[in-house]
Amino acid sequence: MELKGKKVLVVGLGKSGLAAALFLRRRGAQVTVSDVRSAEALAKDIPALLEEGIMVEAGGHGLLTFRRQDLIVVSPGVPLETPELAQVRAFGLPVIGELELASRFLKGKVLAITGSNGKTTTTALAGAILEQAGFRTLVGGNIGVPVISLIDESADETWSVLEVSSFQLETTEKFHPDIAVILNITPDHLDRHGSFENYALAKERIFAAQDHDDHVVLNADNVRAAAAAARSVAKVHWFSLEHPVREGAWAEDGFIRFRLSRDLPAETVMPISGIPLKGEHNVENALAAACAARLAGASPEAIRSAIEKFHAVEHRLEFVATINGVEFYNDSKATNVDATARALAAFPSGVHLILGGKDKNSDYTVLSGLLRARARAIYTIGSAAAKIESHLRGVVSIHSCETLEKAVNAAAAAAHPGEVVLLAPACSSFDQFENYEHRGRVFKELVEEWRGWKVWQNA
Ligand code: UMA
Repeated sequence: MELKGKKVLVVGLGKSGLAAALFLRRRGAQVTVSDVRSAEALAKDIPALLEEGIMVEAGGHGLLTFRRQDLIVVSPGVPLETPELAQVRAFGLPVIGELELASRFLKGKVLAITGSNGKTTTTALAGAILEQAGFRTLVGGNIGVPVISLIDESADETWSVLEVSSFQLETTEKFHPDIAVILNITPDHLDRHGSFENYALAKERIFAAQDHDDHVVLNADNVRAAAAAARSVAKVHWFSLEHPVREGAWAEDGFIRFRLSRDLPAETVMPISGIPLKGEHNVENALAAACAARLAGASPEAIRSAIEKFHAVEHRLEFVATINGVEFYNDSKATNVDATARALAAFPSGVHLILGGKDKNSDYTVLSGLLRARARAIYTIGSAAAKIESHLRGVVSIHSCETLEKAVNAAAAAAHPGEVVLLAPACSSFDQFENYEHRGRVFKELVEEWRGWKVWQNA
């Protein structure tokens, strides 16, 4: 892809937009960045961009800015239906995402992982395994490191392990992972994609450019992920918690087992008790990572050793503290209903659950059964609170708290020794926080404040 002299507009100046703009400029493109945030809000990045000769449009997207371009690179968080993008796409102007741009320049092999839940943990696990197996390994994507920033370090022998989201996949064309993984497809981001099927189809784009020599790894236990097999031309491998599979990885009698092809014997990879992460969903993540890593050539020993050494990723069912016998867990990354269900299922009973934030057109009633069985009470926060309360009235006792601070204090005060305070909000964070990481950090600070208060009270 020749960039020299091309007029390129980068839409959105977050992590992806910043990395894309600098990359494009260094390859000789004439770059403009456009963001809806004000110049004051973008102040920390503007000087460096101007210094590089990049033009910046702040405080909104001008239609004319969009028209005078050869290529438009959109950040994942920018919906393709914004009036400006809809119009230039109608004119036939190429619109791609940061992932697509990066993949045209990234060297070496790619293992890409998508799914509604578990992507980050599985990406981190697979990266750790490939590293342990001796491969030069890079890890990036939706996990927080734009793929563009991996390009300079990539070489023919590297494996790039990429977490890819439906937002990123929506704008791919030639993105071509050697191994693609779909962990599960359950409702999420319906506000952006419009329907569950559109969202699922965006996920399936992970294998759209693959050919017969590539691999796709699918969850045999998830109906919509399994249905994707029919549309893939790559070699399909499966993983399952529930039953042996012909080709792939499964859980059996307390062990992870793997079989490369149906005419080869099954091998034992590791005991499930060696996975140091809470919850059945993490066994699924380990199965998927083990399967993909085995396909990439990692040995069973490397898989076992890397998984046994692995620590929970921050904000994913992360243990925070035990205070007066009450355990606190931070699952701020549970930004949809299915993720919250998985977090709840990791605890047998006694959960005080903090729920709420910005709604994504979700149905919270699906949590009713698990809440009845495992939760003592819910504590609602954020703009989705009224909707959550109307969906869950009568299921479990509800405390309207508005803010995370009030919710932590109310839940901590109500919880008895042996019970759990869990932040697994089933919503995005953008109504009250910068992002889910910010929300998780604030939760952990509030838990520490609660500890201080208890120490003072007990003194
Ligand atoms: N913006 C506009 N116009 C718009 C909308 C947004 O200009 O119409 C601007 C915002 O003002 C802001 C910028 O776009 O300045 C933000 O861009 P972005 O939302 O794409 O954020 P980045 O910082 O580039 O982060 C993105 C991913 N964010 C999203 O997909 C929302 C990060 O995933 C990812 O880690 C990062 O790229 C690196 O690849 C986060 C996420 O929430 C973790 N992902 C979703 C999820 O996991 O559920 C998909």
